[in-house]
Amino acid sequence: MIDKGIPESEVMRLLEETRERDYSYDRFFSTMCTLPHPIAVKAHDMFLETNLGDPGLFPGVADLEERVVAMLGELLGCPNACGYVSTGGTESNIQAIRAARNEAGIKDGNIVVPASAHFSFDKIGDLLSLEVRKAELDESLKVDISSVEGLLDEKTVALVGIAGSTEFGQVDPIEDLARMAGESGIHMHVDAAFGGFVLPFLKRKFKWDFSLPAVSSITIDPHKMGLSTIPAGGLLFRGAECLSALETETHYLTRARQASLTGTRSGAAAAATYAVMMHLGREGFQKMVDYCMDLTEHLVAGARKIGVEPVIEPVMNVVALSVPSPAKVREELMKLDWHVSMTREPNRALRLILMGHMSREKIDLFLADLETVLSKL
Ligand code: 0PR
Repeated sequence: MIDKGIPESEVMRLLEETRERDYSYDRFFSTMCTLPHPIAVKAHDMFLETNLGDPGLFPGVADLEERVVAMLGELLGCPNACGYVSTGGTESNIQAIRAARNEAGIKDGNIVVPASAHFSFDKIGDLLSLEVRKAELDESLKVDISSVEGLLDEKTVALVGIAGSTEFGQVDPIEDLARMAGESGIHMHVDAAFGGFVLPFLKRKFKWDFSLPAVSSITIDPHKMGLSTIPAGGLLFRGAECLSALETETHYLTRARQASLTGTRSGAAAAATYAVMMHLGREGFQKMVDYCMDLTEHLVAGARKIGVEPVIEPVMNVVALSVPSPAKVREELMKLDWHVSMTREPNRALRLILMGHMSREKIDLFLADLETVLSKL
């Protein structure tokens, strides 16, 4: 650290210079985050210094967090759900599995996840000393039920299904998984970090949330399709016993027990999530999802015109495009300031997420560049 501080204007100049090196959202096809809604930014600023780690000092924002949990629970078929606003999908997944493990009381257990699961589940295996068993996918990249069946045993503490997979936006057959979990008395967790704010608004209807009695917990992230600020994750449990399974005593704080993973945690993102959900309502999110699905159709139609096919017919606003040498294509696109990502083997492809910050015009420019890049391979 420097000995003597420098004037604010100079610090700001340094920040501005550095900020200019960041790329801008309107060139991003690679991210599941987006520009937060302006009302979320206002709310975030307003609650910047609040700490939900000691909620008795901030009963106002603690109340907002409860209201967010209630709204999310209602959206996902369980108005009485309990949970909290986490830092994102990783924390929510960790905590859901930790609750399941603690409830099962098995320390050397395993979890069964689809091979398409987000890498947070590998972190979970390491953190919680659980074996992570990966079930195979079928040809549409949903988890294969018979593969799951073969992996479950008496040491399985949780079965995971994905409602909106990171790479393909695919939805696992959650109804079948929930039936299996229910029959074996295993905690069923649904990772809807991305899909949670999409599926309720799609024309095509899936059975995947708390309306299935065996679903015990759900991850749903306001900082993805919920248009909130980072870090806003959502963790919901059907029953309060799961939350109790996470609690530790916090002797000297304003509340005697704490279920969250982090101690000090910002109330800003909870307030931002509350603000955007109240301001948009179902109607606003419906419009957003309709817009993103229109972009998805536009991209796929345009890709087909230049001879590029999607790996699967997109279910939501996540598209994997089959191209030769995807890593090379991605690199060339990056030189043109287009940011796309990639799916992993054995289905390597370009991965694009059509978020609200994208537009038809930008997609057309992107496709023209993609065509040029492909022609030079
Ligand atoms: N579950 C699913 C299904 C996810 O897609 C993700 C993240 C997570 C859990 C973990 O969520 P957090 O990152 O909030 O902990 N999916 C995105 C991904 O890995 C996250 C992301 C967002 C990555 C923006 C890059 C980026 O620019 O692609």
